Amino acid sequence: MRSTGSQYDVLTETGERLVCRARGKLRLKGYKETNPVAVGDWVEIDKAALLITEIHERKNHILRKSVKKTGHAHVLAANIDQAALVVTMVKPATSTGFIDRFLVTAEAYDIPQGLIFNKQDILDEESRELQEALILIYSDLKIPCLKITATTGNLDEVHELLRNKTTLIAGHSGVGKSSLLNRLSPEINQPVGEISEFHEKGMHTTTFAEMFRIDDKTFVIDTPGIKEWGLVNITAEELSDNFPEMRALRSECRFGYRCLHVHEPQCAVRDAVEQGKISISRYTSYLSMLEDEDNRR
Ligand SMILES: Nc1nc2c(ncn2[C@@H]2O[C@H](COP(=O)(O)OP(=O)(O)O)[C@@H](O)[C@H]2O)c(=O)[nH]1
Ligand SMILES: [Mg+2]
Ligand SMILES: [Zn+2]
Repeated sequence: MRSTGSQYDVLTETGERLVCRARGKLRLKGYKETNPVAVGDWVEIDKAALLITEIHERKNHILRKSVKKTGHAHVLAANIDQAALVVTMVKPATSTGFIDRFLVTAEAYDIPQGLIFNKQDILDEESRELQEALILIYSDLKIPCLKITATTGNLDEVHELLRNKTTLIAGHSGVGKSSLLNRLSPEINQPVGEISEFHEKGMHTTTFAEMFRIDDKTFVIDTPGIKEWGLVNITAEELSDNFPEMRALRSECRFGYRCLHVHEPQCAVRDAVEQGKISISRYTSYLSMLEDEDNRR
């Protein structure tokens, strides 16, 4: 459920919460990450010794850069069924570039995505129009888009989205992640408001992911203060495969799998953008991510 460096909170099948350490050489085969056990892992424990003795194979996992060692990776969370991004149009404004980066990263990990548009209570007309335009784009991509007011509104749709799944919740600081989690279960009691997060940053506190139980089969993973939540190396050629609407057209490009959909002749993706079948905002995000990839190389 939670890791504090050398100790791990383990929730047992009978609902007990135990603080355990990891057995000396515990490491899942094929992993070289700095932390052996991650939030979301299924583990075997020696209850008397309060030791984690074995980690089960992971269905999937998300990496982030290690805070301690540069160039190393850290498993942020494992065994995730879906990832939901909390988005706000105002206070703070979430950019389409940020949304698309989140979606592309989840797509690269093969994790289904959802968008939760929060702070419906303070939208003015202009930001509501922008929000509806975004919801059109993302609903078209079969991504569930929920509209909520985390502090006071009805959260039935959120419960429905989360039911019987383990969901990683991400979003800019201040969008209302903690406010939302607190209302999903009386067991969750997270600090709300920017001040505590500013404080954390000032103290250089390392923040880890933490998993919370909503019911026996429903879990959420909060990722406080984590900006680069997924670490993936996607090559320029692979990037558009993580934009489902572009992936669907790739075989129609004259240069097929070599087409970057930028300057190439007879490009089905660029044609689709011109015809309004692919949104300009998604294509713009694509170009911007492609440029970053170029700079990285
Ligand atoms: N008006 C309004 N404020 C909200 C809503 N959800 C959260 N907030 C406020 O936004 C601020 C940041 O919320 P918090 O839950 O700490 O965001 P986090 O950083 O994503 O965990 C707090 O002052 C909350 O009271 C909402 O739906 N409407
Ligand atoms: Mg928070
Ligand atoms: Zn193309």
